[in-house]
Amino acid sequence: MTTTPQAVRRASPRARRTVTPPDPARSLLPDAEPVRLLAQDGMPLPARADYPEPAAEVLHELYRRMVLGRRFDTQATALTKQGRLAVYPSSRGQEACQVGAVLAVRDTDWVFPTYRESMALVARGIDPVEVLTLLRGDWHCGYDPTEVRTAPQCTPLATQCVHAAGLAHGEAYQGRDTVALAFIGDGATSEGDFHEGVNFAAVFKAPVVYFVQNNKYAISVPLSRQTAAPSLAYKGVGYGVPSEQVDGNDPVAVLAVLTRAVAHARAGKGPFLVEAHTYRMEPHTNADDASRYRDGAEVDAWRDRDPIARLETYLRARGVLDDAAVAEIAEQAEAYAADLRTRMNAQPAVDPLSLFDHVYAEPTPQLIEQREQVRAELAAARAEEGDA
Ligand SMILES: Cc1ncc(C[n+]2csc(CCOP(=O)(O)OP(=O)(O)O)c2C)c(N)n1
Ligand SMILES: [Mg+2]
Repeated sequence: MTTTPQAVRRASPRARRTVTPPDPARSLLPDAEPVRLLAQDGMPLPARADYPEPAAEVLHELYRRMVLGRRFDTQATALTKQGRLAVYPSSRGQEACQVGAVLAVRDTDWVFPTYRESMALVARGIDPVEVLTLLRGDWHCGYDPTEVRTAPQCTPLATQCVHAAGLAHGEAYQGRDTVALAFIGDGATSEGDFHEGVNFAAVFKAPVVYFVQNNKYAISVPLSRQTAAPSLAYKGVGYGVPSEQVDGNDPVAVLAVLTRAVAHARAGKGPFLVEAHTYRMEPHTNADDASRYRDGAEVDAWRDRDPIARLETYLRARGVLDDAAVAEIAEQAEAYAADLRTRMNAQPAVDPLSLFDHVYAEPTPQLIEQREQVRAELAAARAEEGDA
């Protein structure tokens, strides 16, 4: 008996399969394009059933907090020039991300910020002076993290990803529906702690939203030198984590996407990864000269995508904002900045020895020795002053 090629194909299970089975990886992938609900000029784009637009009063509040946030940011940069702050990393241009993300979580949820998120913290309602205490060099963290359910701002890149996974897992383990929102920059997604945090959260279905603000730079290193992935959101599939990309300068889209991601985590479905495409308008910090690694035309192109102007145009067109409301919010922002200036100009008396408090629950022998050394130096300096 001869076997024809057709007979071989008929007998082969591969050849018989006509329907492609559902690919579990596909459901985890982000849309190919970032979600966008407002065009660059502030005009609405077609509504999306999967990302319903937040209520008008929520958008009004989003706008108000973005305006206050930007004013806070400008004031903080000015305080570096006056020597009141040691350093300040501005998030100008990232207002939609900073404010949209914190509006998507509850006060009872936990936020894990980086050094970039001072604006997000004031938008969460934390006292701006307490937020800036770390950058003034007075204290490790100016607010009480447990009271405001916000971890200290992390400078070691990506470590907050692990902390967020642990806290979220612990909360779920104890039967609470707390969600942890972890901010992270584009550059920090190359760190091992990002991998460990997202992987742990995925395996244990910890309710964490990992929110990557892709502002295109890690100090001077551009995104092209950071990753070969089609977009940072695509990293989710490797961990079994669903993800989405969003236009990070579209405040309405950021809030809508984050709201859905938070609902996913709260429903016990595990972590969610969101990548926001945005831009850092200012240098990395006041100590950086960004003109050495990027050109002005690039910055100007992003100036045209200003998130505050975009939301204002939209809300005016919808009748949610008018001249009077815009002026009233601008006035609130000025008063907020004036109060911040006055309080930051007060010279708080800080005990240098307090530097050693709260480093460990039980201080190590080295820490005790160092504390004693500083105490002796201070006592000697005081004695010298007394002699003089
Ligand atoms: C583990 C670690 N390595 C290096 C640094 C130095 N460092 C501070 S900020 C930064 C860039 C991070 O860029 P990105 O994650 O994109 O956040 P962005 O500053 O743009 O918000 C680097 C390399 C650090 N703080 N921690
Ligand atoms: Mg960055």
